[in-house]
Amino acid sequence: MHEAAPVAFITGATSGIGLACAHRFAQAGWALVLTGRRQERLEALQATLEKHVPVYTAQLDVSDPQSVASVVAALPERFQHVHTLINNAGLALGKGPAQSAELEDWYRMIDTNIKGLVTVTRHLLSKLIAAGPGSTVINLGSIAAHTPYPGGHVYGATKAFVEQFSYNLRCDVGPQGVRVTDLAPGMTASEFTLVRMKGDSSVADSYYEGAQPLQPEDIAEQALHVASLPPHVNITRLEVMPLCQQWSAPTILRD
Ligand code: NDP
Ligand code: 8X3
Repeated sequence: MHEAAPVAFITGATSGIGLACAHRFAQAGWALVLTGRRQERLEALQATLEKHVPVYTAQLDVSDPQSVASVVAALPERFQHVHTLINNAGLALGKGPAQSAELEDWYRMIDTNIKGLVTVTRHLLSKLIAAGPGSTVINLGSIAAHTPYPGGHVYGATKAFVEQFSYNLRCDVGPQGVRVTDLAPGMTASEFTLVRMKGDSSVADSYYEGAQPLQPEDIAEQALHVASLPPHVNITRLEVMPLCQQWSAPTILRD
C-alpha cells in the first residue's frame, strides 16, 4: 500500500450503498474516485467530502465501454493507485413475470450489472495488482443470486453472475495479491425499489412499510471492513440480511 491515503474507486456513488461507501471510506481517511451518471450529485458529494480527503469525481455510465476506458485513462496521478474497487453500480428493472417483461429492461440490467461490472474491473485490474497485497475488488452481489422469486428473472441471474465472476476472478488475481469479495445484501433501503418500479414511489414506500430494512450505511460498514482486513484475509462472500427478512419454503402449485 502507498504511504498516502489509499484510493477507493466507487461506481454508483450518487445514491444508496455507493453513496454510503463514499461517506464511510472518507470518514476512514481514504482518497476517493467517485463515479455515477448524475453529475450534479457528484459535484455536491465532492464539495462535501473534499474538505476531509482527496476526492476525484467523474461522470460515468458503466455500460458504456468507451466511457469507462476514458475515465480510467484520465485518472490524475494522485488517484492512479487504486487499492479498492467497489463495483456497486447496478439496478433492477420491473418486477412482473418474465412473460410480460420488457426486453429492453433485461438488456439494461445485463449491460449495467454484468457488462458494466466486468468492463470497469478489467480496466482497473493492472492498477489493483500494482497497488500490492491487500488490494481488493468488492462486487455488489445480492441474496437474489441464491434466492429465486417471482419477477426476479434477469436481475437474480445477473447477481448469480456477479458471485461466480467474483470467485473465478479471485483464482487469477489472488496469486497477484488482489482479494475479491462478493458482498451480497438483502433488503436495503435506497433508491433501488424506486428505480425498479420506474418512479412509482407508492410501491417503494409500501415495500419498506412496517419493516426494518438494512440501511446503506450497514453495507458500507461491511465494505470498509472487507477492504481493511490484513492482506492475507479474503472474505470471499459476505451475505447480510435485515433480521426482518426471512427465507420462504418452496411453494407447491396444486390443481
Ligand atoms: P440505488 O438505486 O440507490 O443506487 C444505485 C447506484 O447505481 C446509483 O448511484 C446509480 O447512479 C448507479 N447506477 C445505475 N446505473 C448505472 C450506470 N449505468 N452507470 C453508472 N452508475 C449507475 O440502489 P442501491 O444502492 O440499493 O444499489 C447498489 C447496488 O447494490 C446495486 O448493484 C444493487 O443491485 C445492489 N443491491 C441492492 C439491494 C437493495 O435492496 N437495495 C440488495 C442487494 C444488492 P446514477 O443513476 O447517478 O448513475
Ligand atoms: C436486491 C435484493 O431481494 O430485492 O438485490 O432482490 S432483492
